[in-house]
Amino acid sequence: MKVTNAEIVISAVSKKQYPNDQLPEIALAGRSNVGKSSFINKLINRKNLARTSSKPGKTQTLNFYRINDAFYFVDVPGYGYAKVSKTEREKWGVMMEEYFQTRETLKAVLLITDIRHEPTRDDIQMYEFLKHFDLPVVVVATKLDKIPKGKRAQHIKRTINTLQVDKGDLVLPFSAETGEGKDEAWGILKKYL
Ligand SMILES: Nc1nc2c(ncn2[C@@H]2O[C@H](COP(=O)(O)OP(=O)(O)OP(=O)(O)O)[C@@H](O)[C@H]2O)c(=O)[nH]1
Ligand SMILES: [Mg+2]
Repeated sequence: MKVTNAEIVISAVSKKQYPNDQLPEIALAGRSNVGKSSFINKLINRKNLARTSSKPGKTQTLNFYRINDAFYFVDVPGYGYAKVSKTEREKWGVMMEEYFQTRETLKAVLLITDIRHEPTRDDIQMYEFLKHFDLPVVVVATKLDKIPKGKRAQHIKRTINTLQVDKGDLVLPFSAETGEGKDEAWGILKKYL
């Protein structure tokens, strides 16, 4: 996909703020600091449109990026960051439920995991949460550049086993650093858009 236009449309915290132009949407979920914003930037060839940070918890709102006036990437706030108050966590839960449960233009969710590590309990819960809402899920195992070639297959297998990924769901190795998996990602996304 040739991206000629990408812009942030809104940082939303509730449904009434979501864009209502009915364009199809792809959301990115995953642990705080895992690389969700970096994934978006890599796919659209923009260094920092989706703001990234080496500190977890950068994205706190649902950020809607309109791409080529054709669809949205929605950058979802991460989970699993320890230094978050109970109130914050509850707010996050309400926001997630409202979005994933009711968003009719949502075509698929990319669950971003860190290929270096075994998926966490939060990752497993998120995968189950998305499946519960019957949403198509693609698991993107990112930071592939950090794993030597000979060990990659074994890391992917662990991701599949721990998340108990359904047979029909894809698991895509990816690196925002090297761009590995980028063309495959577009190939997958096109089917949903
Ligand atoms: N080596 C490597 N580093 C990456 C990759 N993707 C992201 N990072 C780094 O991981 C850190 C977090 O990336 P972000 O894209 O901000 O992560 P996020 O999931 O959006 O984080 P929150 O918004 O806090 O939830 C940054 O320092 C990135 O440079 C990757 O594929 N390879
Ligand atoms: Mg982010």
